[in-house]
Amino acid sequence: MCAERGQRLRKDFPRMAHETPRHPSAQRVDRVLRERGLEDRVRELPDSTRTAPEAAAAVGCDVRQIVKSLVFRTARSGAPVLVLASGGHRVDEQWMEREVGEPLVRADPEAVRSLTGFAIGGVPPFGHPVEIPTFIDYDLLEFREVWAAAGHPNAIFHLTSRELLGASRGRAVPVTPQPAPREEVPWATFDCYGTLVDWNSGLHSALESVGGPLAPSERERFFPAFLREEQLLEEAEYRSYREVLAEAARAAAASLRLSWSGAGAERFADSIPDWPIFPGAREGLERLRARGLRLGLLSNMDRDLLEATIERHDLPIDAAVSATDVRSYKPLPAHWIRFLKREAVLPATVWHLSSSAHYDLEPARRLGFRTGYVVRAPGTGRESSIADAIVPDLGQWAAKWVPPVR
Ligand code: 5CA
Repeated sequence: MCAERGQRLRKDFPRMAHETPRHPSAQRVDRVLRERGLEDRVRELPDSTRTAPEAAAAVGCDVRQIVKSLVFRTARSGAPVLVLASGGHRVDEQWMEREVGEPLVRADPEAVRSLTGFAIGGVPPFGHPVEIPTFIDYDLLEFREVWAAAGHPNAIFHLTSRELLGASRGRAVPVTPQPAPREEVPWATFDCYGTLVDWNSGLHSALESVGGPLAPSERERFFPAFLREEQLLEEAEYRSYREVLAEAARAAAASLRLSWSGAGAERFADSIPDWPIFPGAREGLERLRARGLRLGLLSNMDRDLLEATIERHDLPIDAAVSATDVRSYKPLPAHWIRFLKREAVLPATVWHLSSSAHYDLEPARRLGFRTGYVVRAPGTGRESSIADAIVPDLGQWAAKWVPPVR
């Protein structure tokens, strides 16, 4: 089944008359979720959700979107390990040695209960009496939304892949054997718009070309309002960036009561490849490439517009992941996971560079990338504390960048 069908999830099950789930173990999970800000996520179903295929059938999603919470022990030291595996996967216990340092063996049902507080068939991915070192299957993290057991074989809850990463504090890994890295080539991946392309200037020119000149105060208020609307739209069900851009521009103009009616917003996206790039950005990329780095773009743009931007500015790019490719938007983890799988590289060998804490630096760091804060528009103040490096100028950073020792 294709991911597109799987993404359309049924959340409109027969709703409960009372606010909390009926079953005591589902109530426990509901409380854990609320403590983490995940409200109203648990669904108790008439059908069994004991196995991943049953759970997928009951909620109408792709079986790969079901989180299997599997308890193991390390083969030699016997330490507990939790693997959050995608519904279709069988965890390769030998392969996991590469990630864990020892092969894994399945824990028995009594151990599962005492370690997690729940019986097999209902084990949730987090919220156990003692936190268990956790690994999350790459393939779960390519979906916008996933479902996991909520304490009981008939109870299940939904959360985004970003929420799963944050709440479980797990490390993202492949749980089945992967092709060996093709070559030991270091990479730098970049956010594009806002980091390489001067997004703010481009958007205002596009706006003024259809809506006429804006007063300075309108200009100042439009961009933050646009960014708020854009974020809300991207957190909802996937739609193309063209549509997000038009809708966010219209909503921002309406909320600020600008004289512009929103007419022509659907044409904004056509001008994106012509939006200016920051001075020195291309030269910086060329210097990084000359120093032996491969360069990737991980962008929330539609694929055709991203390709047109790369071509128009003649950017020296080796790989690109667009929102069209993964059908979701950063800060969800799918862009990074798709890149790691496609290029067969480990996150610790990749620098991710961006001007945004929310869209890039936080998720990239969470996934184990090294992060560089590219200083552009005034930030939120969080960027410098999240990032491993501060990059005021790409060219200078390229000159300082030290190739890894082989
Ligand atoms: N409610 C569903 C989907 S959310 C669920 O909990 N699925 S699960 O995969 O996380 O949990 C069931 C898993 O427990 C199965 O994958 C199965 O391999 C494992 N399991 C079943 N019986 C045993 C057992 N006796 N010992 C160890 N693991 C077991």
